[in-house]
Amino acid sequence: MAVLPILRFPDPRLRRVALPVGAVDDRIRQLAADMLETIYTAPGRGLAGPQVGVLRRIFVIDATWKEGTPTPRVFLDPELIDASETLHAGTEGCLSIPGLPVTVSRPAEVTLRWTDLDGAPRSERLTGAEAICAQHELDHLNGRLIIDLMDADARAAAAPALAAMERA
Ligand code: GNR
Ligand code: NI
Repeated sequence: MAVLPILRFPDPRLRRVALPVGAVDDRIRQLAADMLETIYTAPGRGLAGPQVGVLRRIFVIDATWKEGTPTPRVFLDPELIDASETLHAGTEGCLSIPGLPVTVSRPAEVTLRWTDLDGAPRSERLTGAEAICAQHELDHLNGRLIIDLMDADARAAAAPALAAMERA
């Protein structure tokens, strides 16, 4: 197991569209284990491949470990099958943009299809914090960050902090 270094905005790798994982092998299983160790250390609730410089469609979440009930989950080649009409607005942080909480509105529930670490197809309706974290991570696989989802006022307020990150 290993704790992986996390890329920070404005690293261009965070803007790439990640490629499919394809066949599941021991390398991807090791990567998943390392990514989970990384979120417990960070500490965070999720992590996507591009955040650790792996431009593949893998993410891990554990939306509840901070509340004392760990539920580690690994998603390979995830696809969004359905999203609820009902939206949930909440504050999100991103390990790649530390210190910049953003209010994000997203579908409250989503159905995902993905491949598990045994290479088996899975599909499930996600709710609550898992649904929100999974969408945040799915965005990372498509090069989208929470700063892209800010409203005009939030964007204006965050502009100096983002400019400082771009200079760093
Ligand atoms: O640690 C994280 N917390 C979080 C809070 C609300 C919604 C999404 C997240 S994911 C984030 C870790 C991260 O940057 N994942 O990409
Ligand atoms: Ni993030």
